[in-house]
Amino acid sequence: MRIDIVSIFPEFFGVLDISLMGKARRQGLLDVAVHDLRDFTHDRHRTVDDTPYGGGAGMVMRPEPWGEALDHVFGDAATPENTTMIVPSPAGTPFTQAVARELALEPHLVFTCGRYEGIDQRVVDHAASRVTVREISLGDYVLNGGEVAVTAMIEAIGRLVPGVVGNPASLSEESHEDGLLEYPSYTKPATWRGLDVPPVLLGGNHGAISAWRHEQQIERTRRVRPDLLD
Ligand code: 6GU
Repeated sequence: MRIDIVSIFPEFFGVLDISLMGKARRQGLLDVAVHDLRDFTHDRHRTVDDTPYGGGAGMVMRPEPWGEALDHVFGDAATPENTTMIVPSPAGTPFTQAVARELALEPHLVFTCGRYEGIDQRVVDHAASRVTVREISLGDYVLNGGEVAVTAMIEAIGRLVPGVVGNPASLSEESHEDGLLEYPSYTKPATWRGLDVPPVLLGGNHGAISAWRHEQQIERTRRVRPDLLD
């Protein structure tokens, strides 16, 4: 999978060199390129923002550098079928495991990290005439810019790309894959600070273990996230 990120803070994405994402990149499973939006400006101050038409607080990102940056990352061959642009925004549709699964099937994702009050809307409208555009939110709270949100999305999507997670079974048994939260996990020792591992897990009865884990998933989901059971 090819991933392009456009941001005024390219150094932010150093975290993608670490751990599972770093390994996937070195193995060639994820081809990630980070682009500095300011490289697509032409004035001495490398200006990327300006005051909003109509007034109001904050600054809006100007369309020209974004247009040039997206021309560069889309190339000549981009179509709505082969390229998806993701615009991180608290005004977007919710990012879920189902969305991550859909995006993990795409050959080329482009992430546009806005700062200030956002990007001139024409950038998004123009891009939508060339590629598939999705405005996506991480949740109902506000971040200063798209960088943290994009890092989270790339980790959630990247680990679903075949080969990135070594043991595919660990993907099917985790929270949200079956609409429920995960069951609690235990390892050795069997007793620690007076607390015992649930005896069913020590018995080797795989039917009983599966039933107990499913019960735990339902109990935990009812207690913590009853909205998921509706
Ligand atoms: Cl995707 N971006 C920003 N800036 N804030 C957010 C968000 C995204 N999701 C939740 N808050």
